[in-house]
Amino acid sequence: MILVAIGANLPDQAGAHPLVTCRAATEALRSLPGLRVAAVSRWYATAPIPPSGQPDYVNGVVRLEGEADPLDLLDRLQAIEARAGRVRGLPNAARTLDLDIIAIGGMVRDQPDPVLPHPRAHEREFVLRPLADVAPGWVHPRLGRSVEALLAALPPQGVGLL
Ligand code: PH2
Ligand code: MG
Ligand code: MG
Repeated sequence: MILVAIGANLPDQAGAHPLVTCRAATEALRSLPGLRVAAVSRWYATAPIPPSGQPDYVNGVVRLEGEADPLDLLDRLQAIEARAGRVRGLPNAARTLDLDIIAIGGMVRDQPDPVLPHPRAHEREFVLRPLADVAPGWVHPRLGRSVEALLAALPPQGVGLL
C-alpha cells in the first residue's frame, strides 16, 4: 500500500479552484505506471498549519496499490505538481498543488528525498483524517501506532469535511 497526500490552497494557473485541482491530480495518479488507485478519501477543508494568513487548504489522501521506487515516485508526483503550476518557494508556502508520499508499505527511509514515512504525517490531522478514510487501521511504520490512535492524540486542528 502506498499513501499519497494531496493538498492545495491556491487556484492553479488557469484559475481552477483547489478542489478541482485536487480531483484532477487524483485522475493523474491513475496513469502512474505499475500502480493502481485503490481508494480516494473524502475531501476536507483544513486550516493552514502552522496558522497563517493563507487561505484554507483542500486536503485528501489516495491509496495506491503496486510497487514503487521512492525516488521514481517522487519524481512523477513532482511532475504532476509542476503541471498544476506549482512554484517551489519557502517551506509551508501557499501552493497550487502538493503531492506528498506519506508511506510506501512498511518502508522506513531516513535519507531525503523522500524521508519515509513522511516525517510530519503523524502530527497533522489534515493528513491523518483522510488517511483513515482510505486505510483504516493503518499502523505508522516507525511509531507502531494506528492512525486512529495518532488522531486521538492530536489537538483539534481545524479539519472539517468539505
Ligand atoms: N501543507 C503544508 C503546510 N501546511 N496545512 C494544511 N492545512 N494543509 C496542507 O496540505 C499543508 C498545511 C506543507 O506541505
Ligand atoms: Mg506537504
Ligand atoms: Mg510536498
